[in-house]
Amino acid sequence: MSRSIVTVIVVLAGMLPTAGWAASPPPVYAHMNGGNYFLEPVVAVLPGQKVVFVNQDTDAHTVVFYDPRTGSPLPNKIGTISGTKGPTDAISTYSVSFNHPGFKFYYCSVHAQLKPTFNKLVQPVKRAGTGGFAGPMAGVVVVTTDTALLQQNPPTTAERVLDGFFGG
Ligand SMILES: [Cu+2]
Repeated sequence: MSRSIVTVIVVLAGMLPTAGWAASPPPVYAHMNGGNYFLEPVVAVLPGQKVVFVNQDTDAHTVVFYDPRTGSPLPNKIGTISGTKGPTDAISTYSVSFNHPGFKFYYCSVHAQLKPTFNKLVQPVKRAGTGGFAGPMAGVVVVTTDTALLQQNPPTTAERVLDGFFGG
């Protein structure tokens, strides 16, 4: 390979954004079903990159982002996702993105609730009387430009709808 071609390749590679996408990055998907949990409770995204919550359950869920220092919901970061009847029906989703790096905590207010721990700090717990998975229906979105963190997303976060994940 000639030196000029190598130079062009090196220059072009340097122009790619941190995560390697020339245009806007694809969404990161987080899924839920009748088991009442988020299958990928920790995902990382770039600032501005969408997280799409996909409801493959027949029942509704919510996604409420909150400040863990106070329990207050984040303005304009609350989604209600109606149920999806099945694989052949329209799939209900909620999309969200954040402009600045940080940890963005959320829970489903139907199946979990926030409880105080120390001072005004809160953590989600499973809502009494609800069924499904033993842990609270909650998660965190890590907004970052760190390539190592972005590469740790589970493979299912690249798929909009998961075959065989309906029901629960
Ligand atoms: Cu829920």
